[in-house]
Amino acid sequence: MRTLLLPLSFALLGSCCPPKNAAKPAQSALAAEATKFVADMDVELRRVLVAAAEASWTNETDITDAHEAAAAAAAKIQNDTIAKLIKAARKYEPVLDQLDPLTRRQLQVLLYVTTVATPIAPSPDDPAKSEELAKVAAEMSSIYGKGKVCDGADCKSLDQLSKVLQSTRDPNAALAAWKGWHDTVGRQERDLYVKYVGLANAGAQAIGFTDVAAMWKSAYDMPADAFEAETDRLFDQLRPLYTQLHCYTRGKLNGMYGDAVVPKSGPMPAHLLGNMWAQSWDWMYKELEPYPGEAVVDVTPAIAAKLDDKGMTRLGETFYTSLGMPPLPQTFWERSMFQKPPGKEAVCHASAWDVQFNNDLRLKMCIQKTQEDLITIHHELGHHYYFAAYYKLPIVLQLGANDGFHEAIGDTVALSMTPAYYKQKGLLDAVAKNDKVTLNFMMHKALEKIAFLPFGLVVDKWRWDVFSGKVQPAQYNERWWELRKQYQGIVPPVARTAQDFDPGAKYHVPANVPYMRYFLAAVLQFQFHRALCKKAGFTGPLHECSIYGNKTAGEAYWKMLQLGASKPWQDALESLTGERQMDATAILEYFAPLQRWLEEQNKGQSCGW
Ligand code: X8Z
Ligand code: ZN
Repeated sequence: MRTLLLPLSFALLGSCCPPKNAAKPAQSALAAEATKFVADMDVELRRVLVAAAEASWTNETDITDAHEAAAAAAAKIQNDTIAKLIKAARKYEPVLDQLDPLTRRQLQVLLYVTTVATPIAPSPDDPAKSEELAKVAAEMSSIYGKGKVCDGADCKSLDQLSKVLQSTRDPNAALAAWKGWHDTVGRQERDLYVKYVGLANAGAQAIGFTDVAAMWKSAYDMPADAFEAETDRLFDQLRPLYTQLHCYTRGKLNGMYGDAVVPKSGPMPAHLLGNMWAQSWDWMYKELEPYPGEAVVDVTPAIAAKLDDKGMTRLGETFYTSLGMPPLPQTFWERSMFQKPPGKEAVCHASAWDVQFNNDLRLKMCIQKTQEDLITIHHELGHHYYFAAYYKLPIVLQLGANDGFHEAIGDTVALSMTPAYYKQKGLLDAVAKNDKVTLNFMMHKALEKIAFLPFGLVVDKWRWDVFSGKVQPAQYNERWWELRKQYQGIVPPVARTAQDFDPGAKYHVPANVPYMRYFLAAVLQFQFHRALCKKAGFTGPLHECSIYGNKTAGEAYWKMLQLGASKPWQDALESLTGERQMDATAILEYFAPLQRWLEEQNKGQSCGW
């Protein structure tokens, strides 16, 4: 098995050190060939990426056997092309330093970064395997999109089951919704996923990586091991705050449900946190509100009364244009899917697209009139505005500085949706300012953001173990729960067996979207927010800052977005924040008052599990 010469590649990939001899060596014949290769690649790659995106858009907005087969066929061509180009490009690694910076960066991104861009999985050498890889991937995604839990003729979609978890406080009803989804869709994905792992690894090996985990971890302008260590370092900074939130939440749930359902110590069961994956707990806000009735921070009722799906999306667009960014193209409004088309199957999990890689922006979502979905719309628009800022770059550089940046752009904007902002928009009547209101507001945010941190980490910790072969299929589910218990302090509400495949019940696993990006984004968005607030001249506490309407902040943000993947992410981060490292101190600063309050509330309890 081949492994990569990472030290050489990363010395070139990073931007830490000036070249030893400053004079540029003369271009060899090989370097001239590389330059031509990159120009040709741009044309070929554009063609296959657009075709694959068109076909998956068609399938995901109208799942049929024919659309699924067409999506698989286009994905196969895309994956074959990526694998072919990467294999051919390896030859130019020795002359990277002779190339002009933009050409060099395109090769580096092709070799190391493109494969975390979804839904790209480089093809194995054997054409039969590459066909199967694309088919299995398309099938897993369709199964998830079509997933339903039926009791006789009464069938419920994921959105309907999620509503049960959000609103019921009857543990048996919650258990039925949780178990229904996991037992049905998770299990349906299991055998396909086992197949997928072998095929995707064969593809990663064909382009010189040991496995998919090594390939994914190599996409961060640093060696794979260093990246993994970086994620652990960041989580270690945040663990104490998560542990306090867990402890407080467990205490409240114990009060609601009693020792038999939620014990006073140890981990919490996964079905009582208002979310199918217990990844964010904001639907439990009412039960966990520090000072009940002190101030309204939930704008769901106002949204339901005043806005529809397009109105919610317009509100999001207005935020971005208030920063000086352009309006969304007219085609966005014509081509997007805002609701599941009646009578059709679709993948409702929200996503943002530039189907033709030329500002052909589209949103695919089944919008509900809730605060959660208003924030998701701003999240998706962050992807759209990234696309809009960089679509003129060579195709291979039309990516985020790293994938965590892409996920952080819209979330950063959503951090500026403060109570004062909502009041300005007519979604809150009054904004009071005192310590109790601050704590209520922060608790609401923490249930969304802090609860998420360990989940953001474990999904790919699990996949890294799976793809590297550290864990075998018989232990897939056991390992999933081992990690969820270790990092999240969450356990399954009923016993699970090796026949269950609970990771398959989470969209990103069957859809093969890497997940560490969301953990990185959770850290980066507070770092971005801190930097933007500073640029806007804001000097108060971070949670009160809104950059709404601030063109200076907007301009700095847009500048970073325009870089796409043309520079290592450390350079992009520096351009906005002056910092070259991902850093969790901004989140800790934001939530400091809540952390102190939680420590006070949890006094005398033995926190942790
Ligand atoms: O998948 C998403 C977005 C699309 S990129 C809706 N998110 C993760 C999830 O839902 O699990 C955003 C938060 C984390
Ligand atoms: Zn996203």
